[in-house]
Amino acid sequence: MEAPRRRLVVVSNRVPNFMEQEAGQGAGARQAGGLVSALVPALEETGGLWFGWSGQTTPQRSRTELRRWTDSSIELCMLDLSVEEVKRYYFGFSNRAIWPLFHGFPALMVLREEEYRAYRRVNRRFAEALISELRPDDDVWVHDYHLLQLGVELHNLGWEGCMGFFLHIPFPAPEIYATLPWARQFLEALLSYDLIGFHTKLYQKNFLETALLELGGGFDGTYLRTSQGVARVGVYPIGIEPERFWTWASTSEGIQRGITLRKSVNDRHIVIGVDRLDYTKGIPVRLQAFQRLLERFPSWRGKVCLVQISAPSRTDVPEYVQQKEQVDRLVGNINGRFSDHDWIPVRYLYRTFRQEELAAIYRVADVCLVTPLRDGMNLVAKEYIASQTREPGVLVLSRFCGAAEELTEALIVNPYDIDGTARALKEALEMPLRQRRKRWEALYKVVTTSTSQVWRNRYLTDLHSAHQERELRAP
Ligand code: GDG
Repeated sequence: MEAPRRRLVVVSNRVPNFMEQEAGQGAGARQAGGLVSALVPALEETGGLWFGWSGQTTPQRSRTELRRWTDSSIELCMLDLSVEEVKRYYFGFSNRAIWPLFHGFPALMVLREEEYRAYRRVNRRFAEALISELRPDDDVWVHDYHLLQLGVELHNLGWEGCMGFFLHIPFPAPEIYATLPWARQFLEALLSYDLIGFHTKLYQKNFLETALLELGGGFDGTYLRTSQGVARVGVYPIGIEPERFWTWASTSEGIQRGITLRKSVNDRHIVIGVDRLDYTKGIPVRLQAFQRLLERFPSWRGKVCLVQISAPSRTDVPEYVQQKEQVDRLVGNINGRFSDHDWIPVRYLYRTFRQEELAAIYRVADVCLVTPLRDGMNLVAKEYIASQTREPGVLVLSRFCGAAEELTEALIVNPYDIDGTARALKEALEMPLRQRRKRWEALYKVVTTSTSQVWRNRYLTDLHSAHQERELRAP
């Protein structure tokens, strides 16, 4: 008889919005970002639980009932947070302290002790609510920077089962990380996980250097051993499900959508940008690079359109409000300065699209411009490559995103170098088909080899062995 498979328990700040989609608020197939599409198949395979904040708030902090939703294989279990908790833990400490710091912008970090305390408290509340849902054989997989301290809290409540952590954002260089007043507490907390995963070798290196400086000890290539604890540390670049994007791009509906977009720009060249509206994504430098292209290479005026899709994000955080104002201004300036009676250079769409729609748009874009100042991975780059079902376009990629470690055949740029990016954009627009094909084939190979399935299977295999070895080593 086959051994019963272990249940996977995914924990993240938010759970997927299946309920809303079921209620008809999300159109069509499951509306998904990268994390959801990477993990849902695993949960469907083994049966599993996804635990997180419901997105609902209560006026006061209270022990409300957990919310539940289930289908044949996935169970969602959700916790409400109080208005104050959301303000301090989520919008405050997570998004105004950890997010800028880990992306290498310490000057944008807003440090408030009460927000740090709220962060700890919410991590504890997550642990208290989660522990009663767990079975001893579960694999608990905690995701991202909102829950760095969940492991230690679960541990304090007596959880001894398998427990891993994956960081979706970068880990900064040691001297940047050191600006966090609670630097040591976070490192110690991370050591309670069996496995700590990063997207790239650089983030792993930054973390190890930081931990060894701060806590002492050693790393043997697999395990980090310090006086505060032992954890396995590894690199697991997240991927996508490339065949889904290929299929979406090739359906007659997808093709029609692409034709409509192309017609709407009178068959001009299309450059695409797709990001959450976040200051890490380098949208202003991208617009400036596009403007520089029009300034320095006037033959491209009237012949190319930048379609910039910016999904609204964290609209309650002041830095995001400022970023939006800056982007609005730049788009207005470029369009005011260069537009003609039959040509508008920048088409700016401040809204979200479903991934099916994105695939169709990627397909007809001659260039995809991905210019983050810093980005953990960036899945848009991989999705663009997977959607090139016709003559392939060109990916222009910032060297400061995790994807650049794998997608080396893209045109790699330094996004701070506006002239350099403008030149790369020109090169991309003028690249002969043979060269485009050659680059794309190499990139497609990476995208179809390093998929989301490979990512989660490699991670979960290493998590099991890390946990088993921990059990074996235990006195
Ligand atoms: C974080 C890290 C890391 C769907 N509609 C829209 C949209 N989507 C999907 C995209 C893509 C995902 O959302 C966005 O993923 P990214 O990787 O580009 O960026 P983050 O949201 O910042 O994700 C990042 C990721 O976690 C996974 O580990 O790669 O570095 O920051 O799958 O298809 N995306 C946008 N607009 C839409 O309308 N921008």
